[in-house]
Amino acid sequence: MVWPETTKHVAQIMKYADENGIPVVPRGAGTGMSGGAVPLGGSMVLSMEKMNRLLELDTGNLTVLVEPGIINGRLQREVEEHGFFYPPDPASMNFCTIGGNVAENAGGPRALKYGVTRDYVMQIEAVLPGGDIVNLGVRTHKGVVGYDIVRLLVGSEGTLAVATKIRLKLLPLPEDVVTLLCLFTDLEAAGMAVSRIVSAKIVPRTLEFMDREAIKAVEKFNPLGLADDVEALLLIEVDGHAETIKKEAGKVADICMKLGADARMAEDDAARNRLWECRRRVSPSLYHLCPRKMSEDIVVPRDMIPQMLTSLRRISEDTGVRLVNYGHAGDGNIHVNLMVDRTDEEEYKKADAAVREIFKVTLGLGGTISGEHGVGITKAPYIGMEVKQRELGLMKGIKNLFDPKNILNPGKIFP
Ligand code: 2HG
Ligand code: ZN
Repeated sequence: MVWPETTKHVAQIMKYADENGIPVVPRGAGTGMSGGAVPLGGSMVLSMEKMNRLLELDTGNLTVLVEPGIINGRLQREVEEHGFFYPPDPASMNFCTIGGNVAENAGGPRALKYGVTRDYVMQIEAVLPGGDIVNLGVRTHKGVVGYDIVRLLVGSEGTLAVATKIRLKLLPLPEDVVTLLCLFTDLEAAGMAVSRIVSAKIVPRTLEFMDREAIKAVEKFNPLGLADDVEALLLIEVDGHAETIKKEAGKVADICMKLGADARMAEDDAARNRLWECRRRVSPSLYHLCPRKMSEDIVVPRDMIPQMLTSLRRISEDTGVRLVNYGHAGDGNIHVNLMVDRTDEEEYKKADAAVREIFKVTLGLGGTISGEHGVGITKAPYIGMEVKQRELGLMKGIKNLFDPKNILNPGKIFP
C-alpha cells in the first residue's frame, strides 16, 4: 500500500507499476458499494487519503479545486461557510472522498433536483497507467473542444486513470429548506405518492423512501419512535425561496395526506439533521443485522415505482429471500437489500436467482441495474444482462486504449 502526497509521486508510482507489471488499485475511503476499491490478489493499493487539500475556492466563477482525498462532507461545510453549495451527498458523505465519488459517479438524495457527481466535474488532472500526467476539461462555463474525456473518467471506477486534482462546479446555497416526513400504512400508497409528486411538476430536492423493514432496522439503533403500523415513509425536502417552498411543501403534504399519510414537518435544523442521520444509517444498520447481505441499486422510470415495489414483493415470496427496500424513490432508484449470508452456498444460490429476476424485471420496465454504486466486482457477472456485446466491446476498447497492459484496477467492471 502506498500513500502519495503529490501528483509527481503518483506519476512515479504508476511508471514503476507499469514497468514492473504490478496491478494498481486506486482507493479513497473504501466506502464504495460494489467493491471497486477492493484489491484483488497481488495488487498495490494506491491510497489517495493524504492528497486531501482544498486548493482554491474561486468565488468569482463558482468553482473549487480540490485534491481527490478530501472528504465530501468537509468540502460541503467549507464551501457553505462562503454561501456556496456542493450538492452531491452520498449517504457516506461524512467519510467518503471526492476522488471516490468521481470514480463511482456517486449520487445521493439530492441528485433528484441537482444531479450526480458527473454534473459537477469540470476539470481533472490525472495520471495515466504509464505515468503520463494529463489535464482534461475546461475551467470555463462552456467548452466543446474535442471529446469530453472528463465525463468518461467520471464513473470509470478507477480503471482508466488516477485523478490527482479535480475542479468542481458550485451553486449558490439555497435560501431555505423545508423537510417533511410522511408516514404511510400502505406500501403501494407511498409508491403512488412518489409518482404523483413528480407529475405535479414539483421537483423536491430529495424524495427518499424506506419500507417497513428499513424503518425497523434504523429504529433498532437510532429510534425515531415511529408507530408499528408504518409500512413506508417518504423523507421529502424542498429548497429555494422561503415563500415558494412553503407553498410547494403544502402541495406535497396534501398529495401524501390524500393517499392516507401522516405528514410532519421538521421544526428546526436539529430535527432535520436527526431525520437525515437516521436515513444515512439505514445501510450500516442493515449490515449490523446481516453482515454478509447483498445490496442492489436498481433504477426504474419514476412512474414504474409502484409496479416495481409490487414485483419485489412477489420475487421475495417466490424465492423465499427477505428483501429490504429503500432509497432515492424520486429518481426511481431503489436499494434492494437481500438479507442473506452470501457466503452460505444454499442462500447464495437463492439470492442469485432473486437478483437475476429483479434485474430482469427492472430492465423490462426500462430501467438499469445500477444507479449509483457502479459495477465493480459485485455486479460484473450481471453486466451482460444490460450492456450488449457490441457496446461492451466499445467499452473494452476504451479500457485498452488507456491501459493496454491492464494494470489499473484489473478485474473490475468486466466479467
Ligand atoms: C444509500 O443510499 C447508499 O444509503 C447505500 O447508497 C445503499 O447500502 C445500500 O444499499
Ligand atoms: Zn443510495
